[in-house]
Amino acid sequence: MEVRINQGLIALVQGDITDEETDAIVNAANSRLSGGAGVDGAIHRAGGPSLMAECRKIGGCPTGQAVITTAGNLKAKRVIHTVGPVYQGGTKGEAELLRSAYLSSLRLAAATGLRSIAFPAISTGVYGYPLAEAAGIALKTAIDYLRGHSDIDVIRFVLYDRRSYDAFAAELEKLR
Ligand code: AR6
Repeated sequence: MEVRINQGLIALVQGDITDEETDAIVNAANSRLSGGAGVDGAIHRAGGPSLMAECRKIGGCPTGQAVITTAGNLKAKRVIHTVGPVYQGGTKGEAELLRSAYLSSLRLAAATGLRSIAFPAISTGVYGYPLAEAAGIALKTAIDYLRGHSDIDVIRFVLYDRRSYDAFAAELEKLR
């Protein structure tokens, strides 16, 4: 599914983000940048050890912010590591932190001259964020960004399973 916003494009695909050829792919990391399960594990495995060496040098990343490394063996040019919130019922500022994780990643990509970016469904795995809510926040942040900026051409959401794809597609229908 694709939606055009001004000069930009939002695309939803089902797949593995480590196969993406966008300028940047985004990792759903933890605040120590120490690697882990889920998409974080997959990106470090596919990228190779240089990613972890750079993450160690950077040292960490607060929740809602983003840092950038090279992409090792991946097809993307760079990896942006962002940290989504752990869902704790929705009353601990999770929505704003999740929005901030997406927005910080988009800003960092643009500031680095990267014009296409692929996101996973941040916080919806190990961190337990309810899928429909998280999808709404992700897509609204992307749409608002493309409405206000022309420095990113393509924002892809790479959803690993059908359930995530369907949740994002339903939210995008509502927001378009
Ligand atoms: N490509 C795209 N999406 C994927 C892939 C992949 N290769 N693998 C998993 N997903 P999660 P979080 C999906 O748990 O909730 C790590 O241990 C997955 O199905 O990876 O932000 C970190 O170190 C789900 O839909 O990230 C942190 O400690 C989505 O990616 C913690 O998990 C996010 O699930 C971060 O948790």
